[in-house]
Amino acid sequence: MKLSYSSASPYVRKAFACAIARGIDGQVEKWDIKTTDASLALSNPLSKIPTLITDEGQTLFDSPVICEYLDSIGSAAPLFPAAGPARWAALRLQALGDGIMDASQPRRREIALPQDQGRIDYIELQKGKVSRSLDLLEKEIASLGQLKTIGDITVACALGYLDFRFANEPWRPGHPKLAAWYDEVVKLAPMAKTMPAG
Ligand SMILES: N[C@@H](CCC(=O)N[C@@H](CS)C(=O)NCC(=O)O)C(=O)O
Repeated sequence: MKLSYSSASPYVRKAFACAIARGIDGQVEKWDIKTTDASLALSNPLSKIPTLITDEGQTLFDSPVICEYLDSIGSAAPLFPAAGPARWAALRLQALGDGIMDASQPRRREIALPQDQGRIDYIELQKGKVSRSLDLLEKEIASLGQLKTIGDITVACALGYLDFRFANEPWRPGHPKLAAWYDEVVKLAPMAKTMPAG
């Protein structure tokens, strides 16, 4: 299978981290393609990464779908728990992690633009989403484990992205338990082997 690669994208990192956690990263070919390449739009009309092409030629997007597909391959313990409260807890954490990325990643495009009031308000709105999500994660720290579920992996990738792109807006102050959790899980293979660059 082929998975679009970018060392800077937190969503791509999440997908590769899942493949590593599942022990199937050797089956995943890195597909070097940019979101602006016309050929990406032929596979994914949204022209976003990650996009995955399976060995059967099926094209899958976005990261929650790709990660669930990766979870259907191989024999390691599942990252998506079976139906029941544990599954909802993992999916909820995934949504929180994805939401932090969704509120942060598009801001990269805003940085270069003139800071009129509308843009300043928009950035404050996005910062509020991240800040409230971090507060919730700090409060619910007991729900985070050692990258055993899609929720753990997504939250770790989201925090890694904040470190990578928004180091000037440090998230650790006020979130000591979350910081301690992250500093441990970032050493595990799915995170350590996918450190962002660029
Ligand atoms: N919800 C998507 C978000 C993916 C996404 O926004 N990826 C960014 C790269 S980090 C992208 O492709 N941006 C290009 C665009 O939005 O046109 C997922 O979870 O995969």
